[in-house]
Amino acid sequence: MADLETLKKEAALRAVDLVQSGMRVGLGTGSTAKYAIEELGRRVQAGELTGIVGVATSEASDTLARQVGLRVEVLDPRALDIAIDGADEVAPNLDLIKGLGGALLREKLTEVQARRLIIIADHTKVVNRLGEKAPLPVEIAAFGFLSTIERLRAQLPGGRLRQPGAQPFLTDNGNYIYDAQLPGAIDPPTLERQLKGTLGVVDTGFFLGMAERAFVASPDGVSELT
Ligand code: ABF
Repeated sequence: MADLETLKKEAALRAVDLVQSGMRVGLGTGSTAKYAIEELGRRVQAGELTGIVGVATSEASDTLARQVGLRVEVLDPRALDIAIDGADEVAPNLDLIKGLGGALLREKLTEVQARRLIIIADHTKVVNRLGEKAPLPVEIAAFGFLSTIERLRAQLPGGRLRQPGAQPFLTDNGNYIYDAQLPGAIDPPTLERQLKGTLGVVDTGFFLGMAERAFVASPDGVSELT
């Protein structure tokens, strides 16, 4: 049976097939998006795609994109033709949880400007409701973070500050992340509004109504959710 890495790559290649010469492309973050960046670089180096400009959603993806020979520019107000990224959870209506990789703010800032957001994932990311498997990452300002966490715990008690070692995880933007456990019955748009209205919250890992389609790879092949 195909391993997860093979499946991630299969999904990524399907998304890269949508990229045409001259496009400005949002480059996602994470182990699935990595395959898309590598394949884009390969096609550019092989001359199969020309005039591609990448806009990276993290320092790590920026570095990788340059390593594989892509031209990378910073995000400016111009639209992107397409963005390709992974996700932590994909609901049947294509609402997403993202941010376990820690890049949610740059991902959202970039992907909201994309005419098409294409999600690539293996089958383990598909859920019936958001929060079923993954926590909801909430990016918070480092200043006053203990107070912000109290405000968040009052709404979502099950969460904790992301802290893999002695220090809290630091995002590319110098912020921290609170990983919130979602209770069973939530309305994502309502919760999103509530969280965004909480002092100290920078953004959440809810990506609602943003994705156009998802390529989901399973041992039976790649299926397309629209
Ligand atoms: C990015 O990378 C994030 O939004 C998400 O948190 C993560 C998924 O990573 P992977 O593809 O490694 O599971 O897409």
